[in-house]
Amino acid sequence: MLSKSSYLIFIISGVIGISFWIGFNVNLLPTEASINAPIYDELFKILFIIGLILFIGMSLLVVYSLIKFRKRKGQIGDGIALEGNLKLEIIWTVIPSIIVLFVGLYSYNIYDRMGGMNELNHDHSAMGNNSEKIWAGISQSNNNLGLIDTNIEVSAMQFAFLFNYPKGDFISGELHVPVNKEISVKMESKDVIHAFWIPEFRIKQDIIPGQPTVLNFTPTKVGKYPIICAELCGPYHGGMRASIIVEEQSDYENWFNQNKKDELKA
Ligand SMILES: [Cu+2]
Repeated sequence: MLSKSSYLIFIISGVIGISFWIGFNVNLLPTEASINAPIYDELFKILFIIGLILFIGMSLLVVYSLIKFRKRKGQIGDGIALEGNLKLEIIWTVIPSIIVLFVGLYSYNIYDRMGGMNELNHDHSAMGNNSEKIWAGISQSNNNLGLIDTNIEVSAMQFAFLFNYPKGDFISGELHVPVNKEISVKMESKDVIHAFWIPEFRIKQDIIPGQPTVLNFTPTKVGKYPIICAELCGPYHGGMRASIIVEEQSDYENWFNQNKKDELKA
């Protein structure tokens, strides 16, 4: 016969093992279509595994308690009153604290790797090389895949997105971008707060009236993906969608040349 603690260790390792297996084999997210996506998905996987461990562990505990502490035949009352369990209280304080701290630090690391933090670049060489960083918004300006090649302005209004290509002097209802190039879009709202969300790129940025925001991203997969407004902006918010079309450089150039103002055509 195994001892009680061996059973416990066996069950806990089982729960952790199953959670890791599900976390690494069940993919709940849409396709990864930008260089942000794999970084973001790393964090999602870890959070998903932690959630699974808690969910499966709790469910087993509830089922166990239902059976173990059920009312027996002839039983009267609730049994002996219990008051406090120091060991248990320490465990349920320490474990969540460690998890929360870990998730916080890890999220910061992911955000930093997605380009969300900027070096504070005032030259304090005399003060040593502590690299202070400040919040900056997702930008990824330090990747080497390609230079910022397009100059696109996104206007958001109730209830549509419009994409202005100043270089070609035209406005499009669809956002066309070349693949594997860093794209920089300047976003402005005409009325209320909207949010520019591309699930396949794992990016989302608020669009705020009177305060233009810049969002940089690098698509890695040719295809058509939805752009969704992710900020409740009015009665037709649910219908505020557009598409982003990621295409090969030559296809993008063809599309651009077909659409640009005649005066600009060589
Ligand atoms: Cu909106």
